[in-house]
Amino acid sequence: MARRGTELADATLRGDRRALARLLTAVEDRSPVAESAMRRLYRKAGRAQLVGITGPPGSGKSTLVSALIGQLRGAGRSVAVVAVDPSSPITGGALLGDRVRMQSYAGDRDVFIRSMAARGHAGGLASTTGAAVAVLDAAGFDHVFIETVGTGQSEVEVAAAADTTVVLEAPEMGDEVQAIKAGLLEVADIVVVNKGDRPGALRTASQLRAMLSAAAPAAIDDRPRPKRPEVLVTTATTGEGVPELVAALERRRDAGAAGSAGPARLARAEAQVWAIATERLRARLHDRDHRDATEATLRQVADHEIDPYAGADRLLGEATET
Ligand SMILES: Nc1nc2c(ncn2[C@@H]2O[C@H](COP(=O)(O)OP(=O)(O)O)[C@@H](O)[C@H]2O)c(=O)[nH]1
Ligand SMILES: [Mg+2]
Repeated sequence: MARRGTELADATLRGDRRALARLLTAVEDRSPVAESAMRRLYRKAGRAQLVGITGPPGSGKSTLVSALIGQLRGAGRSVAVVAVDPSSPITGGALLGDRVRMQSYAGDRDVFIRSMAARGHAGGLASTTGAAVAVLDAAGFDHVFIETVGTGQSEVEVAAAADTTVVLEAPEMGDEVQAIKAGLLEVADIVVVNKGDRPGALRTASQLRAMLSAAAPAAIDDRPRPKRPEVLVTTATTGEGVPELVAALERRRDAGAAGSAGPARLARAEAQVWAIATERLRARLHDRDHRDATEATLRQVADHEIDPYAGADRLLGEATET
C-alpha cells in the first residue's frame, strides 16, 4: 500500500494524469494508499491558487467555472476543478450535465476536472476535499477551483479548503436576505452576481454592495476579514465580467503572496490536522486494545456514574498513553 502510494505520488508529480486520477480515487476512498501518497506529495503543494466557488444550485457556478477556465487557459495557466456535490451521487443529473459542459476541455492536459460525491459525515467531506486539493496543487496546477453547492454546512467547508471564496448569487434566485440566512456572505471574499443579462442583476449588485458596506466588517469567528468583499457582475454564458473576476482573483493572489493569505492557510491546516487527529483518536479508542475500556467508560457516562467531561478526559488519557 505504502509503495503503491509513493509510486502514484511520484507519477503524479511527473505529470502523469492517469496516476493523478487514480490517486484522487484513493483519496476519495480514504484508502491507506492516499495517506502514503500525501506524505510524499504534500510538501510540493502550496503554490496553486485555491478558489472556492459556492452559491445556490442553478446560480451558474459550473458555467462560471467553465468561463474562468477559458479565460485562464487563454493566459497560459493550468486549471483543476473539484466539483463537490453533497446532495447527489456522482451519477446525479447535475454532475452529468457539468461533465457534458466541461467536455470542451477534453484532451487539454492543463485542464483537469474531477467530480467528488460526498460520503459519510460532513467532516469527512472537508478532509477528503482538502486532500484532493492538495494533490492537485502538488501536481502543479496554477489554479484549483472547488465548486460546491452553498447550502448549509458546505460553504464553511469551502472556505476552509480555499484561499479565496467566491459566492455566487443570481438575480432571480430571490433577494439577498436569502444569502445572509444561508450564511453565505459571511464566508465571501468576492461576491458575484451572475446572470448579468437578467433583469434585476444590477439592482441586486447594488443592494449587496449597500448591505455589505453597512454591515460591520468585524469577523463572526476569529477568522480575520481584512477587506469587505467586492461585488462583481458576470454573465457566465457570454463571458461578460469574467476578465474582471480573473483580475479580482489576481489581486487576491498578489495579496496572498505578500502574506495576507496566511490566516486562511492556517485555518485550513488546522481543519485538516484536526480531522485526521479526530479520526485517529476514534480509531484508536475502538481498536482491539482499547474498545472494552472505551465501552466501559461510555457506559459509565450513560449510567451517570461519571460526567461526560471525566469520560472524555479518561478516553483521551487512554488513547494517548503509550
Ligand atoms: N441567462 C443566463 N443563464 C446562465 C448564466 N450562467 C449560467 N446560466 C444558466 O443557468 C443554469 C444553471 O447553470 P449551472 O452552471 O449548472 O449552475 P450551478 O448549479 O450553480 O452549477 C444553466 O442552464 C446555465 O446555462 C448567465 O450568466 N446568464
Ligand atoms: Mg454545478
